[in-house]
Amino acid sequence: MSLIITETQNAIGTIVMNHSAKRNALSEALICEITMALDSFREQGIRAVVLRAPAGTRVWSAGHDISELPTGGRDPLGWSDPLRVLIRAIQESSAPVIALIEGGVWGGACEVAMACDILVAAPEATFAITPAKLGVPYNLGGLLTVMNMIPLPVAKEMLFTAQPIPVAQALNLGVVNYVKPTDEIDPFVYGLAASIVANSPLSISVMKEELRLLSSARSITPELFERIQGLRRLVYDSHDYREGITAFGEKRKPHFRGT
Ligand code: LCV
Repeated sequence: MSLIITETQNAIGTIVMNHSAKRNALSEALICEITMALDSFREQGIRAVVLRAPAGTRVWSAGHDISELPTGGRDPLGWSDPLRVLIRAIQESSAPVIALIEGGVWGGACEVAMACDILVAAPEATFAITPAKLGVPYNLGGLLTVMNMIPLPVAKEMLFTAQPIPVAQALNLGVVNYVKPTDEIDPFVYGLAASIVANSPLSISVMKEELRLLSSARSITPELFERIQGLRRLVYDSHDYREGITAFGEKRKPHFRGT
């Protein structure tokens, strides 16, 4: 059974993440369907994309599929991790992607939402960045996405507490473009998409790529990169990383010990 629903109309493509039994956890299978839909939209000449969950959902996405995180001394968020593949596919989509957000956005799903070009959320939406809850070492791409969207003190609070922030705060921070009541959000989002479709797709896609390249333009030395990777390795080789994942599977609180 398909984990997403896709629709196309008036050069606007919609992807509905539709695996509510697992709260749209970003499994490899779900991500593969989304990236295939984006490829297919490109071939069809779609000029704006809406990424959403079913109307009225309580959870937009529960983030990385925790059951798929590696347990044995391997970087859980490496280059070919499905979540990274999805982030790149959204960032590299020539058609702007609008995130229509209802419900909770957890962990890696925050990064997916923040990788979208425009975010429109319902009043009940919340955003939590959760690696510390699981004992996961966030990677450089993930931190850069966060740093490009959120002022450092708030980013630190979100990363260190792993607590959700309400949509009003996300709006104040400029992470979310608009907050709209649930009965207005669909027409509003499709109105935005229509105004994108009315403009030059070449101009838009080139500006999108320029902005992507500029916002990721930071140089680090090989030594610094090795140091960061070494620090991250300490985390994914630790007892706490295994404990975070095991505790989630066993539906209990983790007992972290800092080793
Ligand atoms: C697999 C799940 C998940 C899930 N994976 O429903 O950015 S990082 O570093 O944090 C990165 C590694 C990451 O993104 O990690 C994931 C971060 N996500 C979270 O911490 C949220 C985990 N989920 C939850 O806290 C709850 O599921 C929420 C609050 C989202 C919804 O609660 P609710 O009571 O509505 P359940 O917890 O009962 O979940 C329903 C089913 O979905 C599975 C969960 O195991 C359960 O499966 P079973 O019915 O088979 O028991 N599920 C939920 N989230 N991220 N599986």
